[in-house]
Amino acid sequence: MIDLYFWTTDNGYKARTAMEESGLPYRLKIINIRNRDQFSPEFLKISPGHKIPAIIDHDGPGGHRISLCESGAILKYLGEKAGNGLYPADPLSRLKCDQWLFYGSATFTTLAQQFGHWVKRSPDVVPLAQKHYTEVLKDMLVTLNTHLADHEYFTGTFSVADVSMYADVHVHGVNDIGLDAYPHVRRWHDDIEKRPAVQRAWGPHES
Ligand SMILES: N[C@@H](CCC(=O)N[C@@H](CS)C(=O)NCC(=O)O)C(=O)O
Repeated sequence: MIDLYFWTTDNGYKARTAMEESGLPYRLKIINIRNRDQFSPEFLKISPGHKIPAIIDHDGPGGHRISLCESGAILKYLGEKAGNGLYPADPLSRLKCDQWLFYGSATFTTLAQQFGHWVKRSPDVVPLAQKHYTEVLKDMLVTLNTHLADHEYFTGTFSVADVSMYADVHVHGVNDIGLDAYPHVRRWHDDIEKRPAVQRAWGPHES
């Protein structure tokens, strides 16, 4: 059994999507970051940087109970554990999966979150920051669109790289920028959105 420490943010949905796609049994543990649950001493033992998502796998490698934070590490762990292609088995495919998985967690989401902060949520309106992060987000969407023009998914078949990228395309690409200028991203997004596991992951949860 895996405990998934979750809140309703892009990174939270990435981990929940990977959990659903893995088919592994799990329980949701709600960490309401608006209420600062992430600073509780118990949670800081699991995620020292006070960030969701995190997991505890009660049956980790060698039967050990392990904890893990960082969405990229969690996605890779769950994909490998599932053994269903969510993280590819072939070493060459793994290289490219890692490339896009890291792009998703280190570059795309990190910068998209800055867009979210400055353009959507900041009480201070800073036009330069709004312009900058809008341009950054559009530039990244061009990067994704160019790759997806001749790739169905980021690495051959559906993988954790797609899971990692989907969250902020869904949140900011669809809702804020719009995907009309990025037709290959639109095709890829709509394909992933239909997946039953994705719909479960982005659906309601017990509070
Ligand atoms: N690099 C981390 C980022 C995680 C992250 O930014 N988590 C946010 C929510 S999306 C969070 O927990 N923020 C609460 C805080 O920083 O106190 C990952 O990919 O998991």
